[in-house]
Amino acid sequence: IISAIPQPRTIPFIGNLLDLQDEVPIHAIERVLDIHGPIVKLATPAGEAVFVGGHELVDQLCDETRFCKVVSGGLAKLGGKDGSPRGLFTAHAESDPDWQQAHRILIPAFGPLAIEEMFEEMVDIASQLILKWARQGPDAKIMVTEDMTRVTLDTIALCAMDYRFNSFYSETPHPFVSAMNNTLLARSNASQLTGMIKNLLPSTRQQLRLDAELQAKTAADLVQHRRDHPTEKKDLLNAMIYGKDPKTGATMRDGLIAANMVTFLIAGHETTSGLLSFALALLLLNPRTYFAARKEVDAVVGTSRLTVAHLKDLKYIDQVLRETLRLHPTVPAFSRGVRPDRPAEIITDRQGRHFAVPPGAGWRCMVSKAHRDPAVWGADVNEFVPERMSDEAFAALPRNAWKPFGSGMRACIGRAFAWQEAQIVLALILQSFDLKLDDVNYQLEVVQTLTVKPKGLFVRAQLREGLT
Ligand code: MNH
Repeated sequence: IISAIPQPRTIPFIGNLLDLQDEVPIHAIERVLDIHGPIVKLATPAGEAVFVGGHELVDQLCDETRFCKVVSGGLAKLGGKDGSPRGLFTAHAESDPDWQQAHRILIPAFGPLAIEEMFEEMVDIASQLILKWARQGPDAKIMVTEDMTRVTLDTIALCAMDYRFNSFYSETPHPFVSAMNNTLLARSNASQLTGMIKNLLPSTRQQLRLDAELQAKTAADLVQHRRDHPTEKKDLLNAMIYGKDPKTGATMRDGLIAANMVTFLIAGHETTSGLLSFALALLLLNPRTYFAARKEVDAVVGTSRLTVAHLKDLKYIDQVLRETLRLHPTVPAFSRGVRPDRPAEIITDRQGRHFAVPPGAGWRCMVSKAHRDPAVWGADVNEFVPERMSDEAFAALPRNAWKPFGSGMRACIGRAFAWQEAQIVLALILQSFDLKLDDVNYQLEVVQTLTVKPKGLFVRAQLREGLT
């Protein structure tokens, strides 16, 4: 027998819209899951959606033989008009020839060797952050998320296409960045009444169109500029311009290259920026872990210059990053549905209830909830405990228990890139400064655009003894 999916009481015309109202949209869904169990259905005027928060259900939906990524809702809109080329993130299906071509050409460009070669450029940008904080001195109140966004945006632009946004040298963000943030915010607010109404206004729609055009044009100009001024640099742009698909021998067309450039700029900076901001917040809120991480950096790197060889010995930093993404996965959800060639599939919860996933549906795996499933993580599930993420413990986790980078064929292609960048930035900050929370009573709250970040996180940074 198939069970009906639990659903909070609906109201005529608006369905469960009121259940979805929260300044932080994912919190609304997490609350409903707290009340109704590991799976819920919510109806809005835009249609019905199913949310899954129990690890056992997420695990089954991650089975690649039965299920795959489904692009729907905000993600589908983010990909632009139908018919225009789509980047890897928003491509509809693995069967899409554009996705396959870009995937095959880009996999080696994001591979371990290629990422190692980006080490010096990553250090270049991270050093700009260190220099800024050092110059500002210990009395400056630092807005962490803003500076982390500067680092990650400048890093992806430099490593991907040899372009310098120089965010540390300007107060206002580059127009591309404002346009991108507007777009993400509009998509994220689409579940909120105020956002829905706002998104319907002609002025908003007009602005969103202009923002999309500006992003597409910036990317197209960058591709054209590279074609006019070729370089030998091994960056992602050259990989896309000159790389041949190993299967077909074909190269990527300019429109597809530009779409992927926009994808990298968006997917490649907000997420890592959030990771770094949460990591600093959690370290500072848990001084024991802060000093453990710093002790490791002192032992491995000391006062010498950070090199790529140091990174593999920064074990505790790895644990900190893993545990940060467990508690605050910066991409808090991903969608899965039955493979196109298959009939409805059944998944079963811990109580033995069976649920049918109909063909065509995209069920949202709430990673932020599954990562706090006490059945997997134990009673201290809400605590920041990097020790539970040692290499041995990490390897022994139940299948699909830690999913901040998505799943299967459509999992994050930039994982190694993000990891190396985060290791570098954290290690350099810990090596260089004594950090303090500006507000000793700071409580970690989150803000959400499409990704999540800590709210109102300010720190002060004093250069460590011997480093002035
Ligand atoms: Mn990333 C896909 C999380 C850093 C480029 N990324 C995904 C998915 C998640 C994700 C989750 C799968 C989404 C889905 O199933 O719908 N990504 C992250 C996180 C970080 C991150 C948490 C940092 C921390 N990602 C990066 C970086 C880049 C990048 C850095 C690029 C430089 N990510 C991508 C691309 C995809 C993706 C491209 C789409 C891959 C595909 O579908 O083929």
